Amino acid sequence: MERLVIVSNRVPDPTELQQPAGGLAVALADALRMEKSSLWFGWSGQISEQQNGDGLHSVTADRTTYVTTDLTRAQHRGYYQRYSNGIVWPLFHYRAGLMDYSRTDWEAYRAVNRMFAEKLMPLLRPGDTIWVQDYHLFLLAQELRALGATCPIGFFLHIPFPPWSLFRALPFATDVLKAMASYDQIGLQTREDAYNLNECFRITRIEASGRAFPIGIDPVSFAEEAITSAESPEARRLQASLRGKPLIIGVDRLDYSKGLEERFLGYQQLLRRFPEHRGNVTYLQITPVSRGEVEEYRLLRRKLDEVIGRINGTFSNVDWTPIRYLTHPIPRPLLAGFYRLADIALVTPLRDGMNLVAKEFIAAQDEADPGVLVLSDMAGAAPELPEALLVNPHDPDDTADALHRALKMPEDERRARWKMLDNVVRTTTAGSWARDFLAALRGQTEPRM
Ligand code: GDG
Repeated sequence: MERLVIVSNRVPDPTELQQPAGGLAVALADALRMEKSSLWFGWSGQISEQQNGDGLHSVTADRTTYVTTDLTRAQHRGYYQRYSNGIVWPLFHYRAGLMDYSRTDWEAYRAVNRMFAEKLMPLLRPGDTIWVQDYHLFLLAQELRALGATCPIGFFLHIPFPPWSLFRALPFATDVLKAMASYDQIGLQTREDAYNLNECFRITRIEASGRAFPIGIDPVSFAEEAITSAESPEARRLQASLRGKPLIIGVDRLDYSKGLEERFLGYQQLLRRFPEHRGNVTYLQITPVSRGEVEEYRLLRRKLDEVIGRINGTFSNVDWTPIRYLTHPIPRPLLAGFYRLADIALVTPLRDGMNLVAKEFIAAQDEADPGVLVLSDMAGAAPELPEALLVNPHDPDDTADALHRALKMPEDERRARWKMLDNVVRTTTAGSWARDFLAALRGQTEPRM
């Protein structure tokens, strides 16, 4: 029987899948609904030094079996914190200067990819298709093939892929490319990412290629959630506190790729250069803390506290605070309602694979009175969403100009722009993304003997 096997670094708790907090989990939950039977394999999120038996935990819900393994403290540090998040993440977001490399991290990364393959191999059966997710597992197909796996194996990269001139700064860059060639299908977010990867293959003379499969959301259910939740007591409290003045919203994991400091400076420029908006607009930034154990993220948090403190200190008065800043996650339905109440979404990453917040904001709008999306030109979503107000996120004055324009935009222009954006969000969805990728993977691979 056909079965889909998903492998990702973290496996969501099936009880949370109804309301997952991240883009990857939402999109894949949709993919799983289309399958007759599936297995989801990866890290449990737990650290333990000793494992009994095969060390696997297993739970089944809704035709999907979730099988997880713990990591040891050393594996977690070397494979996850250091190689994946301390080396690949910054480099692939074009921040080579933030890479912090040591040879032992690469060894830990290889060892955990091998350990995943060894634990997954006995669970595989004829008819399986494996779909591996993201930069933690570049080497998995190569390891599985070495153990004799013959089924189709695909890979999707959720983050950008940098050009060769940057990629080559990755220690063991060519080994990573060679390992990627063991996948039968490689998916990337944008054509630019696919171009960059294919150039790397060409330059190193490795026979392989990748293609763009832009990821999306489930716009119908998200819009329904937004309509219901905009009427909830919490959303009404937010609305009442605005006293009829416009709301700008930002929603991002706390991460240096999201361009938060530059964005706050852009908002500061709006208040400086266009004094009419002082006291007449509110900016709500929701930024759940992530990767708090990594030094770079702790420093970023302190920096943002400082910048926000300075802006609020300079411009606040007794009954108005320019930036409201939340660092705890809020429930997904409420987030949908907040997007619907907002007049502007400020989405200005310095680099982003896609950025689902931009698509969620569009899906949540009221078609009679939609808000305006201010979007970084550097987000993977930008080529798909050209009717947004596109900005260079490094230039605070560009952001300030776009905010001013959005605050002044006539209703008919807002509606016309939103209509075109909404069409895209409703066409390229999480479901179509998974369907297209799996059709390409299953369609193009001959069974290996
Ligand atoms: C990676 C790539 C790519 C955020 N705060 C809260 C909350 N969120 C949700 C958002 C959205 C998700 O988290 C974030 O997705 P993004 O796409 O914006 O960014 P990453 O987490 O960096 O995701 C990215 C994505 O993978 C998918 O391929 O688009 O480029 O970096 O869904 O709504 N959710 C809740 N509370 C919050 O406070 N419930």
